[in-house]
Amino acid sequence: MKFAAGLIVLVSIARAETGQEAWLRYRPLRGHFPSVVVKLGNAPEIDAAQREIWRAIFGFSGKLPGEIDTLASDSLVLGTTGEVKRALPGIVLPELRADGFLLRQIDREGRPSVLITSPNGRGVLYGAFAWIRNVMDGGVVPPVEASNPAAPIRWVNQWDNLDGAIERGYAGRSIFFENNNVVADLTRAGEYARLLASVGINGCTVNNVNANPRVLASEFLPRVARIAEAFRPWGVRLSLSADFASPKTIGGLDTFDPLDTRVIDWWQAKADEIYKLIPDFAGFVLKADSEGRVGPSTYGRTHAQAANLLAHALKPHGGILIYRGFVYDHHADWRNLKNDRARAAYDNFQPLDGQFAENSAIQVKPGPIDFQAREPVSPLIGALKNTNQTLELQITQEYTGQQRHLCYLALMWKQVLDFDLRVDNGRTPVKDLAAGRTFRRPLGGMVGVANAGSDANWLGHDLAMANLYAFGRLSWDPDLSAEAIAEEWTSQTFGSDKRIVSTVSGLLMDSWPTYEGYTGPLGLGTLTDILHGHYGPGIESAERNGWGQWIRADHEGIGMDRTVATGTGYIGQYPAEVARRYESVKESPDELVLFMHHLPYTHLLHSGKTIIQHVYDSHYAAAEEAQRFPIRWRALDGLIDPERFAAVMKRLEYQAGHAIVWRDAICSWFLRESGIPDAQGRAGHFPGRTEAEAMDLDGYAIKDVTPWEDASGGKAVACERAPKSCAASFAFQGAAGRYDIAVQYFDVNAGDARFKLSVGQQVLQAWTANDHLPTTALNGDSSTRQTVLGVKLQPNDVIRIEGSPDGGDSAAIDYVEVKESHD
Ligand code: GCW
Repeated sequence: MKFAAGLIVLVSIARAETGQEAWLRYRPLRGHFPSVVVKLGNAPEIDAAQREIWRAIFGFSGKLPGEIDTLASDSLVLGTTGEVKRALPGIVLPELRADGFLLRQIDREGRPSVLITSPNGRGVLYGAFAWIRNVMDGGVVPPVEASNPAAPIRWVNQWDNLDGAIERGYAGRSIFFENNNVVADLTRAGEYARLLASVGINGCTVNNVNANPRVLASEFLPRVARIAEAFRPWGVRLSLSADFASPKTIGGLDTFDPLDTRVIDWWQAKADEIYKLIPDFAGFVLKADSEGRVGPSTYGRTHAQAANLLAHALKPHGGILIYRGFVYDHHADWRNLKNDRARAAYDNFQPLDGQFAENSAIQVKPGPIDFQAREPVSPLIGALKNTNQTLELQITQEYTGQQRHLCYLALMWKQVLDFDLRVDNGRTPVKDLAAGRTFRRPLGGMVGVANAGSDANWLGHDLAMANLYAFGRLSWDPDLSAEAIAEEWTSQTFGSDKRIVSTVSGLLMDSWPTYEGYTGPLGLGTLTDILHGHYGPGIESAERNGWGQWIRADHEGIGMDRTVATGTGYIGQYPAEVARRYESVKESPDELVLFMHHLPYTHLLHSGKTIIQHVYDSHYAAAEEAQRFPIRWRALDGLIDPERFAAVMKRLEYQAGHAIVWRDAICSWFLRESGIPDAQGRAGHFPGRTEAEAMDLDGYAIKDVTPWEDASGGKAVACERAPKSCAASFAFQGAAGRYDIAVQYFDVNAGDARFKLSVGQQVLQAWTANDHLPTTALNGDSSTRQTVLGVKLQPNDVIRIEGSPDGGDSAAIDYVEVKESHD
């Protein structure tokens, strides 16, 4: 019997709580664990499974199991079904699909052993992770469990550029590329593959769909092959995003016409070359004729002709081509009320249904626009009867708070997956359509845009990892509930103490409704600034431009008329039953009503409220809820490690402040646009608030903020006399008492301004505005709140903020709010 040397080092290094271990956090647990691991056969994934089991059992018990290659008692047996049948003649095993696994308790010499088996090595690895998950959820002896994946495609896409930046990445630099090369040390790429494998993900596209053609160059491919090597033990197959013009840009041809035989030969030779280096290469992802990317339209060819060109090249090697369905005209004429970006995916692809190669699939975003906080399900999903599809979910929170806001997306994804499109008037939930089950397609599945980065905790926000975890679990089993996933993720990530599980999963479950509540209401989209960072509020950025995210607001009403009767006809793309529901204002659900209809602000919703009052109420309620997030998190003080406790607390406090920025921007804008006051008198009234522009200013100059709704009163003050500081002050007018003082300032990404808040001679707080928010401008991306609790104030006390500019950061201030303290 030999022992797993080296593991002690491994496990103890992992102890520092940086979030790097994510949900694979093997800490001491009570219970009995198998004393030996029996490995039958030698697939690389089975070796990885064995190492993982060692690592886990050592973490749980402090003991290293031994290793033998014959069956024994008190063991954990790993092997493919073929090997298990050879070792245990007569054993009856259930039917398992590729990657599916069985966990079964077997009796060896009167003592129970655990059998983990699958038709393939990768499935054995998945079984090992499932066993570990069961243990961490409390049950040491696993219940008999046979589990098959819902679909064969369970991939993540990374939007990594070769220079190391990540498009829409919010957690540092690429773990694959830097300086137009593959990174020298791919340890983290391997660790990432391990995380992915632990939740059943079997493919990873490592470069941006806005692809640099160089990735396919002959000199670059051997470098990419190193990433595939790092992935291989974990059963994660590498795929690449391709640039459609590659035959011309890197191939030296004078064309990339998909019907030209030289182009066809070029792609075939390229595929052959790749498979020599990467025998398990998964295939290509192709974004074409979209957002400035070239495509088949250059030669008047169809998307199917483009897709099939690459699919045929991959076919002899078993690879697949995934063609992105995100194709639309971003120069659409907004003056034409019949134009509608939401129609684009269906209009582009439905007519081609049946023309795509069997080893290709169309990757469809869940909604018809673009990963907004809420959208209806894309009608294209129900329209592909003779074409494979994969559902593209966005794990990286581009429009949902960029991992600075807590937003557990599994709840939203579940609504998509469970949505019944009623194709041909039958039950056809999205999860079945995407998996290929409904129309018995050979391929199907789910792809998550993950954009994990170099930050130790992978996604920047420790709690955002619940989204990566949930994506994997749902791609394996879309019938799991968002809540069950939140609970199992929490118990593995933070511990299974009931208080931990209920606090963390409770926060996760409340987070998406809260985020939607203080951002875009009633199906209008997130209402973020779509022309810049996609982060803070920027309502009218959606209007009067070619991007097509129009909300068609004026003083009378708001919303896109997408009806067949009077609008863009988008609703007619849905199967009849769904179309009937959306076509009628009465039957449209409140949460999507302004996606489907243009309505007056006074329109009564099903809830009994007018649209305008709903906007005010939902924004005040959700911003209030966000104020409670840090308070709820505080319950974990001492129950979890101090590092992650503090890191998450910081983000939740930031979010609480930014939720107010959102609330005020949306409410102020709707108030001005509609001219209808808030029945509860909140919108436009800010008790305890003193605008910076109304303070005594020493050196500070008044500035207009764009868009105006992003600053209180539309204005801020900025200090433009660096290196000298400026000051803004005012005399407190309230009664003596204890107050919370909030300073709303701007933290632009252009220098580290410093602030000092004082009352009279006493400095209450000093801080540096050194966050990396996605703007250098004064707006809703940079507006940030600093709060000091429980300050004793007397009438006429002078509250003063001193701002010291730095670089391009002018230490700008929006307002100060003084409220009675309840702390
Ligand atoms: O949501 C938009 C993003 C782009 C992205 C594009 C896409 C990779 O803003 O950054 O490009 O979608 O999905 O192709």
